[in-house]
Amino acid sequence: MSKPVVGIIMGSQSDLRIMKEAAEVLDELAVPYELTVVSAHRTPLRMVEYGTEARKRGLKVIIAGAGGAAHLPGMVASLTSLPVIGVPVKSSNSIDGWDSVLSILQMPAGVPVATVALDGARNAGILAAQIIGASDKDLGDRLDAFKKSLQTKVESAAKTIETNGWKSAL
Ligand code: RP5
Repeated sequence: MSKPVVGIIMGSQSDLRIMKEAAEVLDELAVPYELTVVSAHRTPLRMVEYGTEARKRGLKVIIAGAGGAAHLPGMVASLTSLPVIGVPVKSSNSIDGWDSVLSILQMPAGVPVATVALDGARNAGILAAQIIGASDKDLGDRLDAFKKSLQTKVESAAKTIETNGWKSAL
């Protein structure tokens, strides 16, 4: 297995049911990643170590997911110059996900977190691949093929509906 270039971290093991989707799409795109739990509140020193060592260890992008009072993505972004993608997770302690969305989205000037949709871990994985793919031709080509496959799926669905009527698509 090649050296990980994407670090996927999450505040709790309970986030894994969502965050695994980032790992799955990185597998599809053949992007090496690592995945672990780092809690801003329960393991603050581990978070500081992860954030400060990430670039030295060869990571290029960090995907950080958390629910509720979701401080992990922003705090990790404060510790590294790597791009950080934040995934708000609708967790058991969440007020409908809004707490997590707003905690991750409303970062102060100078410390950006690229926030994806609530539970949007798959898009976080795709965005991480796109950031790396901007300067990696082979990965960029795989992403072009991936985008093309999305187009083909929609065109094929449109054709089915147009040919057989909308009821056939239900
Ligand atoms: C957050 O609290 C975690 O990211 C998780 O989404 C949420 C609940 O954590 P657990 O109590 O399930 O460990 O920090």
